[in-house]
Amino acid sequence: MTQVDHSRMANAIRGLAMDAVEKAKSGHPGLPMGAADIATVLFTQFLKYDALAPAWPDRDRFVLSAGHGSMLLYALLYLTGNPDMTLEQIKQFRQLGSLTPGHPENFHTSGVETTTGPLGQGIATSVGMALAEKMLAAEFGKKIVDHHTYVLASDGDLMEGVSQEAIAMAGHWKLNKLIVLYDDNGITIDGPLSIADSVDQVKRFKSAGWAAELIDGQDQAAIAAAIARAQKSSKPSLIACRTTIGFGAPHKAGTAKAHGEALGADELKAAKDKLGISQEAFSVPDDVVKAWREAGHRGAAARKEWDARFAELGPRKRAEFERRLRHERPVSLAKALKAHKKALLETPMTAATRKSSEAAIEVIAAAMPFEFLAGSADLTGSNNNKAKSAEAFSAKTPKGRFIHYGIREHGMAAAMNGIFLHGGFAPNGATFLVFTDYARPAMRLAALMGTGVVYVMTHDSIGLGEDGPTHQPVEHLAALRAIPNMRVLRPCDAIEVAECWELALNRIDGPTVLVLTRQNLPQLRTTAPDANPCSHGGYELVAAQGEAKVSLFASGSEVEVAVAAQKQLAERGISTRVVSVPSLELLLAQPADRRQAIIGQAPIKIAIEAAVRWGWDALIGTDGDFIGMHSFGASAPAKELYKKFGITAEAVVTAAMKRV
Ligand SMILES: Cc1ncc(C[n+]2csc(CCOP(=O)(O)OP(=O)(O)O)c2C)c(N)n1
Repeated sequence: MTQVDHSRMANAIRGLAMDAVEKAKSGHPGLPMGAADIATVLFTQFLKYDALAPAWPDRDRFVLSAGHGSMLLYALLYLTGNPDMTLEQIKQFRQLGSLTPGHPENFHTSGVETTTGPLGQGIATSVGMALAEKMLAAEFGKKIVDHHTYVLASDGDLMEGVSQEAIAMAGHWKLNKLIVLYDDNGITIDGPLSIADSVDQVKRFKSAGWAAELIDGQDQAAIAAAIARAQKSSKPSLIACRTTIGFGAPHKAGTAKAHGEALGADELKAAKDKLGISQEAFSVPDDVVKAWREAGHRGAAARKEWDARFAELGPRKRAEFERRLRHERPVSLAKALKAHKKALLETPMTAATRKSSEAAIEVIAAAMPFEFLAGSADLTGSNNNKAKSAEAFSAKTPKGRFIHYGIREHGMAAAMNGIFLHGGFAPNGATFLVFTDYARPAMRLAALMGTGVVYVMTHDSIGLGEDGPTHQPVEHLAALRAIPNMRVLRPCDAIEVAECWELALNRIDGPTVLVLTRQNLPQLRTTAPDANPCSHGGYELVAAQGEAKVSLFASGSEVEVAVAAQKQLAERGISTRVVSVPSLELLLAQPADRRQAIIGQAPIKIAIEAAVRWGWDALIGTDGDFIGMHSFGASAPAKELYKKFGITAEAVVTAAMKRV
């Protein structure tokens, strides 16, 4: 091993961070400079990784929760020898197309485990990673799955509410291989942390069931000793590392001025002099680079040993492990769902879609019992997403495949991202649709990162009835549809539910919201072709007699309304068709000819959905009729609410007749 003073190795990170931010004229030098010692200790002595194989399954995960300090991570990737992260990329920090965007993006840069930037998300996501590790280890054994999840979190991460949900879960589940290094520098953008916060983080974490201690985060020996203690703990660990933001900058260190802007030429020069590093931009001494590269390849032996152990597994188990990590579904899934649909055609099911979803889940969980990982934010009996066979997961039952997330919708959604990114599981999490508001930041990140998670969102409209307007979503469908790469599926009956589950589970490059009812719905479908009709977002459910004068478009529970209206219109001699639209955005995204064929030529277009109109104009035009919600709902039985808000077949008929 090349012997290089570790402070010189840390200074290499500082120098690169200062130079990159200076060149970009934007970015955050303070965190990388302050946390460089923590990162150096972690990456040279503890983190199990091989820079040449950033996706090796049994690597330790490192999550830079404070994503604004991205230059810390980029410097580490470059120094340790990640093949993609060249010095040129560091020089292109924050520029279009570079591998060094403002905040780390896992879908863009290899070696980045998860996208961070929105504070609190990284630490919450890491809980899902550590959870997945524990579950997968219980299933495949410690010889195959045995790694830590390390997090570097900032004041901002710990102030965000989601961090409380996350640490409570991690403590409760005793995720002892989760180690959070807290960059405890007491500075945020507005100034000293003390202007807005006086929480004792060590006590806070301890009360959530963590091991927690405070150390000098600029003392490499102290950092190493603390990480070694944390590795032995039976609890997750917080190491509060007291650091100085912008360490080394003579005037700006320890102040908010070091947080988020270039140091400026004079301060940069003075900082380099003070730290004893070359004034030449982006230059790192050869011996320091060499020492870092050796650190980057430290894990190569461990990886080879893992390869050998993996090769000893039977071929079936190996194939299963690899399939699971690829997020590929077992062949048995399609067969099982096909049989389920056939059974439904023979014995139609009149039920709430949350109940027909439960029936589909029984079939799915039987086909993929170890990877189908459901959970609910304390609404298990209402969301109906627990398979009968699924045991509850707990610290003592890591093979359990149902997670009681508690009343922590945001923490649940963030953990699901971590579970998916870790690999090995198809997570779905449930609550009421209205409470996607509480999970939205993590759902948005899921869409950005392209995690194939599934949200089971029940009680999807005024149809939930008596709980009233606080619980009745009206704007949520539109809001979720507005998120790029989010897929919203609102099935109308038991067959569509099965089809939508199939689409959701096979979607591994983005999240899916399954939107389900509390109230009963009839089974409208009489066929279940292999080519999943829901896959185009919409399809003609009821054809018109002759040339259609009216097209009725509806999703979920309102397809029943459309079908009833179609009959009444037909009786009046108005030829009408019904298009079921389980996914408006998927339909709108179809190639023009297919989209046009589904939308059809009928001059009168009416959309029906118990929600606000936003989005539907793209389908029916601004002059189309919309039967739906224009306000919040109210507390009453569902049937009365549909009448009160005018979402009825009669209202549809009246609207159509006005136009004929
Ligand atoms: C959810 C969220 N809110 C606000 C921001 C904007 N922001 C970026 S860093 C930061 C706080 C900086 O303080 P700290 O977390 O202590 O980081 P440090 O100053 O130590 O770099 C804020 C408010 C953000 N990135 N995410």
